[in-house]
Amino acid sequence: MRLREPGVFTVDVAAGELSGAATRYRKTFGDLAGLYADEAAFRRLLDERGADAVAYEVTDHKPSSDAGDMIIGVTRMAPGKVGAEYFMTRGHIHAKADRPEMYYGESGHGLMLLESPDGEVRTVELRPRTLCYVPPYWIHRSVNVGTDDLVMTFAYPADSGQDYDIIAKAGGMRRRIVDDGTGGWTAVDNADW
Ligand code: S6P
Ligand code: ZN
Repeated sequence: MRLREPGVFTVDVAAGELSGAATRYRKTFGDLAGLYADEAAFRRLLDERGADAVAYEVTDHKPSSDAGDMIIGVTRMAPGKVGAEYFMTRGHIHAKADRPEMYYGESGHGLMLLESPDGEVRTVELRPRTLCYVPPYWIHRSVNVGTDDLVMTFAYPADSGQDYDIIAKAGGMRRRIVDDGTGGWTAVDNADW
């Protein structure tokens, strides 16, 4: 038996971070080349904001990567679109694919876009106090469909790992989340898939 110290952290909703958490990483727009359908709009975004502007950031507490342990953290994602497509995370399946996850909406209006191994697609709207269960084996990506920062708390087994290649190799996920023309969202087939 390996004992670890209890931890206490504050979800700083306004800052979109887990205060006191040990690790932080940022994804800039420059890191997200190839993610969006409209490449010309993506180049314009890089020109306007700069490749180093932060698209989303994650602060988390990773006590270990042991089976049975847990990682907890916060993702904050800026609002915006590339062409008609809402900002999103890279998305992944867990490297140990039978590991689940939970996401809890703190602020903003988001979606969890989910894809099963047999091609089922689901969208779960994330608003404050919404708890989304991401089942084992489902690819998951969060999308900011609102006009403010999307802030979400998450927790997942510490030995999950992330496999990003599954999406890259497939040409993305099966659906893209785009503006429906009225400022809402709709899921459309991804022509690159
Ligand atoms: C990890 C968990 C989150 C995401 C984060 C960023 O399993 O789902 O911590 O890593 O929301 O998304 P992504 O797809 O770039 O890792
Ligand atoms: Zn995950």
